[in-house]
Amino acid sequence: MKKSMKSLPGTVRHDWTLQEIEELYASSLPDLVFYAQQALRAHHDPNKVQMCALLSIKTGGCPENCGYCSQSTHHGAASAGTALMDTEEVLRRAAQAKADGANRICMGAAWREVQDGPDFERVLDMVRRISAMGLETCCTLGMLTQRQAERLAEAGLVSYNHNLDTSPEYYANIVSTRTYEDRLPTLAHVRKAGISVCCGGIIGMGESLRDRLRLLQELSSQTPHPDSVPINMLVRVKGTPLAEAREVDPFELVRMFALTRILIPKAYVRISAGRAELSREVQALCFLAGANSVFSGEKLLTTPNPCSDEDRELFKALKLSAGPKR
Ligand code: SAM
Ligand code: DTB
Ligand code: SF4
Repeated sequence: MKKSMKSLPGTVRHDWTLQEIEELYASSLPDLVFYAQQALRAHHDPNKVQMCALLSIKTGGCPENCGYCSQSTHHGAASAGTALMDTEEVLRRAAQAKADGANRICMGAAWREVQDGPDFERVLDMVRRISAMGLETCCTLGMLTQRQAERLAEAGLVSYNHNLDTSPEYYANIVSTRTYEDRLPTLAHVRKAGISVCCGGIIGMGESLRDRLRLLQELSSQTPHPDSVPINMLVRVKGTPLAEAREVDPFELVRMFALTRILIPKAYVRISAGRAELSREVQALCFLAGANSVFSGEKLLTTPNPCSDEDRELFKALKLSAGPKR
């Protein structure tokens, strides 16, 4: 084993130093992909990819000012946003996603935080009824109190997505209506309620390599590790402050996947936003680098995603199959 890899790939650690992570990042791509494959194979079936459908149950009108997001009211699109989607419509979409091969469905709402009341009750009902269909449920609804996390757990929620998005040092450059520290209590509440944590970030927002590696260090220091880690590549949405951000070099993205797999080896590592802009070959490299989950369906929350036919073709060409990790 090379000097850059100090522990056996696949070892679960919470104490990675920035220097160790930087040294790993500086490895040759073949070395990095080899370590990532070792880490993947220690915990997962390397030929299975989790398919997670995404459904925006409440779109736009968000009071936060996240610089990357199409749903913020701060970026010119002053629309109030849609009302919470009807439960029957959500159930129809969930059934369709299941028929298209999804294992999990993630419901997203453009809320700063969850408010107790009829809308939250309706989300709880959606979680109960989708779980009864045999699909794993995930939600991303903004900040949660301990009690709200417990109620979601009681309803059968498997996972909650709440991202750190970037390094603690860079966070204020991206959002000013909340701080990095404001993200942390929700993660603690979710974990305490026994819901698994889905937590990742975005690359391509003008952050330095150090910021990207600090994000990974922070994610890997969580105890226990997140159960899934979405790596989003910025989708540059017109009208947002980041619309003109520089394009991400695909090799840098591939290295991020390898590093994430090595640092958080048991997690589903998900190719998230921006996948529609990646060639089949770059997606294949991401899988080689240890990614083992994607969002399925032709739309993410508001931006495009490869359609199920394209994914079927890609999986066929790579001989990958949809399914849970074991
Ligand atoms: N409002 C909730 C929140 O912020 O936690 C949940 C929904 S929010 C849209 C979920 C995640 O989507 C964000 O944390 C961010 O990582 C990702 N995201 C949003 N817009 C994006 C974009 N344009 N490009 C890449 N990722 C994006
Ligand atoms: C995550 O990290 N990525 C997903 C999910 N969690 C909710 C959202 C991606 C959104 C991309 C921008 C959009 O479609 O609006
Ligand atoms: Fe609102 Fe979430 Fe978009 Fe931020 S990322 S503006 S909190 S929907």
